[in-house]
Amino acid sequence: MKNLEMITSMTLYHFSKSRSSRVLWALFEVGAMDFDVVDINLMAGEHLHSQFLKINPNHAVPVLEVNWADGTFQHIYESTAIVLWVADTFTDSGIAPPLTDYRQRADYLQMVHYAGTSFDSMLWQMRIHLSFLGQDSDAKTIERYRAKIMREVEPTLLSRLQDSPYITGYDFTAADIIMGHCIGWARAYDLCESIHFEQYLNRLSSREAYAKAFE
Ligand SMILES: N[C@@H](CCC(=O)N[C@@H](CS)C(=O)NCC(=O)O)C(=O)O
Repeated sequence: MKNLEMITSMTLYHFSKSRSSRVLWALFEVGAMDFDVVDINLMAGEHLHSQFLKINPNHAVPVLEVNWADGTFQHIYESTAIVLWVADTFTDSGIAPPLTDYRQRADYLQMVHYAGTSFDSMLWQMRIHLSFLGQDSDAKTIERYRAKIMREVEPTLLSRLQDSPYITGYDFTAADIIMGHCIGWARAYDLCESIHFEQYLNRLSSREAYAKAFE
C-alpha cells in the first residue's frame, strides 16, 4: 500500500457502541496497518477531561490521530469524514469507488452522506428526546422523526436493498459502514424492521472486519 510510507502510526480515540465503531470497522476493512486504540469512556465523562479537549474541543469520539512521516501529526474528527478518508487513503482495499468512476462515485457519496448526515441526524433527534432531555423531551419530535424515517428513509433504502446486496450495488463499500451502523441504530427504535434490512445487516455482520470491530 503506497500510502503507508507517509504515515508512521495512527491512534483511534474510541468508545464502543458509538459512532467511533464505524471508524474501527473501516480500519479493519482496509487492513491498513497496526493502529492504537485509546478508549474514551463517555459514561465516565472522559471526553470532558482537559487532556481530551485538547484533542477534540467538541468533546466527541471518534478522533483519528495520524502521525505523518515528516514528524507532524493531525487529529481528524467526524466519523463520516474519517471513514471516507480511510477508504480513499488505503485505496488497495477497494472499499471506495475510484475517483475516476464519476457515476459510481456520485451514488457512493450520496449514500455516505444520506446515512451520515440526514439519517444520522434524524436518529440523533430521536435519541436525545428519548434518552437525554428528561422532562424537556418532546413526544411530537420523536414521532415526527419516526414517521419521516418510516415514510421516506425506509422506502428509499428498501428500493436499493431489494435489488442489490449492498447500498450502492453489488460491491461492499464504505457507504455500507455508515448505512449499516445507522440501520442498526434505527432497529433499536423498532424502525427498519423489514426482512431486507435484517438480511442486509446479516450480510454486513458476517464480515471479518465487522466482527473484529464489534466483538
Ligand atoms: N457527527 C459526529 C458526532 C460525534 C458524536 O456526537 N459522538 C458521540 C458518540 S456517538 C460523542 O462522543 N458524544 C459525546 C459528546 O458529544 O459530549 C460524528 O459523526 O463523528
